[in-house]
Amino acid sequence: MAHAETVAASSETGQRVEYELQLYYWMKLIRAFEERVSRLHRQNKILGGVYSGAGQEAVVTGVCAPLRPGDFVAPLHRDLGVFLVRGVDPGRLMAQLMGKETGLSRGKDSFLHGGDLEHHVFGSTSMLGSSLPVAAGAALKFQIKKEAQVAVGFFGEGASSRGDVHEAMNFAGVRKLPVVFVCENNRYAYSTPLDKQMAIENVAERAAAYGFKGHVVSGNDLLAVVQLAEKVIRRVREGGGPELIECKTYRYRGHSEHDAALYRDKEELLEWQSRDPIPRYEFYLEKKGHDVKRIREEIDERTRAVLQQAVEFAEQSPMPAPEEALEDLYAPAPMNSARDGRA
Ligand SMILES: Cc1ncc(C[n+]2csc(CCOP(=O)(O)OP(=O)(O)O)c2C)c(N)n1
Repeated sequence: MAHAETVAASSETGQRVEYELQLYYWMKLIRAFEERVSRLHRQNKILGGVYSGAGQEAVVTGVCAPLRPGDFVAPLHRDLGVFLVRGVDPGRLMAQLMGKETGLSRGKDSFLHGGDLEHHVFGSTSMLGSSLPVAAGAALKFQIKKEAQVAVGFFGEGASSRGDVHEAMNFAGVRKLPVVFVCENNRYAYSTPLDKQMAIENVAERAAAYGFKGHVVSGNDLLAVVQLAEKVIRRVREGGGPELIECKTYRYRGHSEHDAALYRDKEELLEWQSRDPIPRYEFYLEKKGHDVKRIREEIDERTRAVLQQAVEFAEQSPMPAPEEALEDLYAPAPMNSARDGRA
């Protein structure tokens, strides 16, 4: 980007400037993708439930941006953005949402359970919180094999009341595993508000009980999230043991597209929309001397093109053939299992 070079000339390295603009692009792409998916859902083109993460883009962007390609991520049902930041092709992601042959699970599932191991993204199950023990398990593998990778497990404040979440954190604390737990506290678990969910102020306080650090950050402040995530991920990668990041945020839409969210008032939604992560980050970029109006136009143009291509690819892709229904259900048997009598 020529503009980035101009700003870079002042003080920072060009690489950092490019990175900060890339963060902006990801947030904008996720927002545009989410909005398009909500529209496609109303047109009956999406298979299964749609759980919009609109309003929470700064969390997934800020946490996933500092990761390396081999790091492992277990997203929650609202984290479509994780796939985009990890580099999953938007067309394949859209095809997944439409249940097409070209989707991540080749049409065998909706978005919810479609992971992409090529990009080290785990496909979650419906049981809330159950992916955290999986993230801890991936971290245990990294530790045993002395691999310099980290695992990241996302969860909601609702899931934080589940047993698996505590078991995963306790195990990770005891073994000092290279795992980062990220709570997306959006104040509602379906219709259950925060004060009916937990008797303490912050999910992050629980980390102390498992022997590691817990941090609270505004999940609508991309800069704050990314700066904290960079430090935490570095420490965890260097063997410092697990840490917990709690991001205070808000979801704009209902729990899913079929939920009108009548349990919360309009004023509350408005208040949170006034703290939207996108204009907040634009303000930062502007103060750094970027021509934000121009960058916004360029990026809107780019995301429009990416989305158009993704939707076209997904719509033109075939549905899977019925005879493929039983393919890819089980991992191939290990080569030596018959020989050593453990078949
Ligand atoms: C063990 C379990 N209980 C209930 C549900 C139904 N359910 C699905 S999502 C959800 C709310 C989750 O809230 P939270 O963990 O805060 O994440 P959010 O949806 O707010 O992002 C509920 C109750 C479930 N999937 N699994």
